[in-house]
Amino acid sequence: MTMDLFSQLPGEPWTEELAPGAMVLHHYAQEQAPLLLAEVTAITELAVFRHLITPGGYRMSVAMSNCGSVGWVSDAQGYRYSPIDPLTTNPWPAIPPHFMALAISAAREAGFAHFQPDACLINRYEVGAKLSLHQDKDELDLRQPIVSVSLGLPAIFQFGGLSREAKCQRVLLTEGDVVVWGGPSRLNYHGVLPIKPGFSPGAGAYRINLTFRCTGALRSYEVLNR
Ligand code: MD6
Ligand code: FE
Repeated sequence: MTMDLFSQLPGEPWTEELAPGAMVLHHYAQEQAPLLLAEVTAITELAVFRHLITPGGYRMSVAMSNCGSVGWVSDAQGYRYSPIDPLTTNPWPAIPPHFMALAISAAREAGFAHFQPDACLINRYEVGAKLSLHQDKDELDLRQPIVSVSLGLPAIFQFGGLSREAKCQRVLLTEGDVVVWGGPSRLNYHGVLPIKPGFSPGAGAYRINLTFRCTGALRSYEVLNR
């Protein structure tokens, strides 16, 4: 038998509960990782990765893109979901069927049976990039969970409580790990510590994270622009 230097045996799946409503499905998407990364490449040829500017004027170290009927954007006007990619003025690329199936089945596995994502934020972390503690609260229906898929380089995920000061747990997320997050911890603070140097067979020197959300934003956008 010949062993490819980079071939990785899939790890045994196991579930870790971080708090009520928040769980890590370890290795859940590991076998799909190459396909997911190929789809990220195709999407980001149409909607390129860019470093958004926070409302406070800082350039984010994480580069972002989106697919779905709306995408998350930030600029001097604030954070929001928009149906249009501001760089191209085109709609965002659609969420690939395979992404949808993965997000829905992971949510179901974690106890959220009716997840219908309309947005997928794609984050690309270079070495040293980080995401400061934040809450995800721009979505209209907070009963819906968020499903987050980690690809490429590993990261240490920080998971806190409902106040910024609450003590944080640290969780190592590796390629194929899926975090499902909702219910009583839907608004918990969380972040990503600076990515350490490394090499990933599929993603090179990057960590890629997909977060699927049900924003309900397209409806309200259409009402506002009627
Ligand atoms: C990341 N994730 O892992 C950033 N938000 O790159 C998030 O900010 C996040 O993983 C809400 C729920 C799950 C997440
Ligand atoms: Fe988040």
